[in-house]
Amino acid sequence: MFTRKSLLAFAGVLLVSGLFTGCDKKTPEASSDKSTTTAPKEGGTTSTKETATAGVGKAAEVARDASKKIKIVYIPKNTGNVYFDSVIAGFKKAQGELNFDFDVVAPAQADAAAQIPFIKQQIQQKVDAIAISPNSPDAVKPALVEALSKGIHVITIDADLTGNEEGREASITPMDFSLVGKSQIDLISELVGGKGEIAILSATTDAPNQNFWIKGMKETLKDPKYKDLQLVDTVYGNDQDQKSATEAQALLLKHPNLKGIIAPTSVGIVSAVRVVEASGKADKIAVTGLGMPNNLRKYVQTGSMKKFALWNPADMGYIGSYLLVGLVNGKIKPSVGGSFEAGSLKERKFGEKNGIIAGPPLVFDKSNIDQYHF
Ligand code: RAM
Repeated sequence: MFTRKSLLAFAGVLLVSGLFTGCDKKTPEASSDKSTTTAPKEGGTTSTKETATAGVGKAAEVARDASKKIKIVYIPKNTGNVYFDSVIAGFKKAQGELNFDFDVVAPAQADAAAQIPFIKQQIQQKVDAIAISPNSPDAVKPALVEALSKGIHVITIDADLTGNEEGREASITPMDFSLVGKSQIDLISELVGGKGEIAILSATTDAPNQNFWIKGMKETLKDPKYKDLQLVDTVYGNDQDQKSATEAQALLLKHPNLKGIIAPTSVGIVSAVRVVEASGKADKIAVTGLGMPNNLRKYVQTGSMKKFALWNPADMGYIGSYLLVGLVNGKIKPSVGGSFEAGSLKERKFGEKNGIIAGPPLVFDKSNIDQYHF
């Protein structure tokens, strides 16, 4: 059986060669949702023989050191997005192991400033720690700085406060963001045979993660290798299904020669493939991007979606829990090159700007999608 480290190394090798990987059958087991690790028994011992559980016991001791129950609040970009429900499931899995209080609050829509009142409310309630998936790196920073100044620990999950990193102590992102743009272009290039018009259907105009990835896609397209691919449009569905579908329909009308759509958002990708399939153009227009296997399984089965990518969002919530409990207890001090134990997901390192990578990156297609259930 592969270890998680060897899987990550394997993923890394394929990434460097230009693609996400996801074909390894063992990979889903490495994710927190599918982990066989059980919660530590009373007294802090772990109940399985696997070495992977050693970290659970260690971090659980960290939690028990606290004189009061730690209160962690997670603020996703918005409510009603199954992607963030998966992150929440990761928090809850860790909650069963670490015994902290946990709450989720979020705006209905992923608008740049919509999370600010929720942050302020948590400051007033004097929670111990906030994990946030920021809608905008600029808009939420002042409120997060205020939280930090009041002794509340703050991390970002899924997207970072790009350029405003002083608003958080550490960040957990799913993969090395500098590789996402190229991986997405490689996917679409493969699907359209290396040439033709392509468009991007993104989330919100402020989204720090999508914007970083789109920048990477544009950089990648400058490589002469992709000279026959033309990016003709970038549109925004705001991580809302209806708006994303409307934008996808508009793309089809505006660009009759369109060959491919990249939707690097778990919401937009579903809307886009639905629109393309319903228009009867699934054999002419390839849709790919980042999406949840459960949402896209049926389109992979009909053949309207050949390939797409993601990671297991739950891993970020799980790792975030271990990090926040350690920060609150003072047992984890973020520093570049330092590390901590994240339960069954084992040792995690602080990289540049105290960024932590959850990983592993995955690619889904007909051959492997049935192994993934998130
Ligand atoms: C959407 C959100 C999220 C992003 C995924 C891929 O759910 O925009 O931030 O990471 O898509």
